[in-house]
This record gives sequence, structure tokens and C-alpha cells, in this order.
Amino acid sequence: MLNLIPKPVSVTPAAGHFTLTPAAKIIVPPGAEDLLAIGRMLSNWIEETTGLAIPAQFGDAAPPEGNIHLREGAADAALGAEGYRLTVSPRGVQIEAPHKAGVFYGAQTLRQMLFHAGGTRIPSVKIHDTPRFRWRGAMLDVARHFFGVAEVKRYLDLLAAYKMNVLHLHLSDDQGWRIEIKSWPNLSAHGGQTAVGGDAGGFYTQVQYAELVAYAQERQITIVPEIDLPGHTNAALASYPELNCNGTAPGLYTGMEVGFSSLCIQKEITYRFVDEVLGEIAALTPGAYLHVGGDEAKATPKADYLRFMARVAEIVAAHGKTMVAWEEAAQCDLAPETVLQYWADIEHAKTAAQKGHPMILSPASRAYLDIKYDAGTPLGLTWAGTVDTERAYTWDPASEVPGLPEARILGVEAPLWSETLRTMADVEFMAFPRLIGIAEIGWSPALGRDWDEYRQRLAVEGLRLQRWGVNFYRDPGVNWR
Ligand code: TNX
Repeated sequence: MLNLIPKPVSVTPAAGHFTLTPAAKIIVPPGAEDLLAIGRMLSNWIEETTGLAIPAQFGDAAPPEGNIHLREGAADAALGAEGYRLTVSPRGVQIEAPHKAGVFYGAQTLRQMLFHAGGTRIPSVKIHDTPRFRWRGAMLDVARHFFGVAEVKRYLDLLAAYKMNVLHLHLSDDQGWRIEIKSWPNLSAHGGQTAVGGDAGGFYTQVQYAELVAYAQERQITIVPEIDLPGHTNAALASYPELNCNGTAPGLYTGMEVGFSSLCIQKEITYRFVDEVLGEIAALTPGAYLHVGGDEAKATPKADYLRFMARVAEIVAAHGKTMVAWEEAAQCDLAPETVLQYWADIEHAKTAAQKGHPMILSPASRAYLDIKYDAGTPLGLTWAGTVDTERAYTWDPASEVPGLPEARILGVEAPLWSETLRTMADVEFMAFPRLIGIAEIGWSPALGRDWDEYRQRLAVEGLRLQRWGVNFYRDPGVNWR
């Protein structure tokens, strides 16, 4: 009825309606700066949706009628770090949560309700809501093609609208190095110039990167930076001859092959490089996680790979961060708290589960946004088959990896690799609407999730994508309005 995605844990309709008037205010407790910032975002969303300019301001807890109240620390602690309670009655709207992230999500829910109500009148309701998983992520490959600050901000806004809380940025690969490293300046100056197909490269200065981190934080999103090691490193090898075993830098690479490059495992300078790069990135990262790749190291002998990853793990720990790596790293002897990300090889995933690692689930045949919807999709790849909107929605994290208990599933992530994607319009076409389904899998209870019901909500949600100008794929499995 309210057409909410992700679907809340509990929605209880009540009598009557609330009508927003031009006199309404968004009120937060005196001194609650963080809530005021959320209130200002909500104010912008309301103006976008209804045309009414409703100011956010500090004010009294005793509610005068007709206002929207945001409160932190008020609601049932069982709602957890991200849950909220939203109460709409004829007298006003209350969003309460134990923590500010919950207030933000409650505000997103109200924004979505107002949009689908098509005006200023919304039905009375009580919503209790809290996410199933702590990691509700998307990954953007800015290495194969580069996407600038404004484009990443747009992606962050879209993720936040669906209550996703992680953006994993794939910052380096064979085709490009995308973040300024002050102690190794050629990485971006030289290695950042290229992209797949000879397209323009680019990189984030540290100031720009910090701006993205802050923008994400305001939207309750953690940016998880990835420096892919020891393979996927041609851009770095091309920038510094001393990183190569033979001392000679290869040329820059603009093709689409994987698995041909490797850092030189025997050289000590390799570890100084890793330490200094990860040190600078750790300093830019308020979040707990550093992703070090570890995938498709086909040009690194296995024994070298194991030795290398063990040293990388020490370096990440020395910088005070928790290591994340792709599933291949399950072969290594790593601290049990190391997070492993499943993408294709179920044997590696089972090993990771046996070893007790927390896991992020990104099965390519369900969650990869760069895989074509069907054979006719003009963009994307087909190595994992095809994944239409239904297929991306109709799976459950708890039944993906034998031997992995739900308690050790950190959550889900939808990677978007950009070999074939040159513009933000391309990114949006592949991400939407599939990403919205992944967001619901990450947030909503498994019980009651059903494609036939979901696709009705998605059809209506398409109106909001349209309003935002998102270049989404009109999947024929959905009856778009
Ligand atoms: C596999 S997924 C890769 C990437 C490619 C992707 C294309 C993973 C860890 N590695 O290097 O871009 O397939 O779908």
C-alpha cells in the first residue's frame, strides 16, 4: 500500500491521515547538530517531492501539531544501530531511533512515502524497521573506466535512498590507478592516465577523495577503498620500474584481459610500496575496512601468493584496519576476523566458511551488475550467464554457501565492473533496477520476500527513478507505470 522498498519489517496502518502544510517544521532537539543535518536533507527531499519548503530547526520536544519530529536515543534499543520507528498520525510525524543512522533511514522512508502518496497527505501508520544485514553494499569499478566526484556523489545519493550503507571503490587495476598517493606520485600521474579502450583516465586527489568520504558519511555510507593486490597491478608496475622483478616498467594497458600482472613478491620494495600506499589510504578512511583485492592472481605462483597475502595482512593490521579480500584469499592463513568476499568459486567460499571468516556475498550469477540482463543487452559481460531483474532478486544469502551460518554473513554487495561502461548513463542502465533488489535482500526479512509482490512495488518505484532521471533498464518482467 505504501510501496516501500526495501520493505520494512513491520507496517501497521492506523486511522486517519497526516497532511503536510506550508506551516510545518522539521524539529530536532536543541544542540543535536547531526540530526539537524539529517533534517536539512529531509527538508530538501520534501521540497523536491511536494514543492513545500519545510525548514529544519532546533525545537521543543513538546510537539505543536502538524510537524515532523526527529529524535535520537528515544526508541527501543532493540532496533539496533540502524533501526528506526516512524509514526504518522493526524497530529504529526515522529521518527525515532536509538542512533542517528536510524533517523536517517526513517527520513528516507518518509521521503518515499510522500513521493508515492503523490501529494502532501499520507496515511497514518506505525513502522518498525531494522536491517537484516550490516553490510549492504555496492561496488563501483572506477579503474577500468573513471567516474568523477560528481558522478560518485550521484551514485551515493541513489544508494542512500535504498538504505545501502557501503560503497566499495575499486581504485586500482591494470588499466588505471585512481587515487593520489603522495609518497608514490607516479601512480596517479602516469598510471592514472588510461582506461579501457583508450578512453580518458583520471584520478581523485586526496582532497577530492576526502570529500567523497565526507559526502558518504553524511548519508550513513562507509566507503571501503580497494587496492587490488598482487595481480591487477599493471598500472602500478607501469608507473615504477623498481616494482617489477626485471626492473623494467611495462607499457600502460587499455585492454580487457585479466590475470597477467603481478607485483614482485621477492623484492622488499614491494612491501614498502604496499605499506606506504595502504598507510595513506588508511589515513583517509574513517571506516574500519581496507580491501586488498587478492583476486585472479594468475601471474603469481601459489606459494608466492600465500606469502604475499600474509604480509599484506600484517600491514593492514599495523594500520589499524580490518582486511577484506576476494574469495581466493580463503586459501591463505589469515586472522579469522578477515572478511572474505564470495564472487564465483564456491569451493573457496566453503573454505572461507570452514575457517570461520565473516563473509560478504556477491555471487556473480545473481549480484554482478555488469553481467548482461539478457542476450540482447548492449552493455556488459556474459561470463556468469545473464542476470535479469528477477534473477537478481530471487536468491537468499543464507542458502548460498554451504556451512556458512547466517550470523557470519556480514551482508551482500553488488559489484559493478566497468570494462564496457563508459558513462554514468551506462552505469545507471546496468545498476538499475537490479541494485534496488539487492538493497531489499540486504535490508528486509527473508520471510515474505516474493518476486510477484516485489515487482508490483518496483513498477511503481520506477516513477521515482524517472523523476530522478535515472537511466534504468525497463525490464520486460516488470509492468512499469
Ligand atoms: C572478475 S570479480 C573480476 C574482475 C572483472 C569481472 C568482470 C573479481 C574479483 N574479478 O576483474 O572486472 O570479473 O565481471
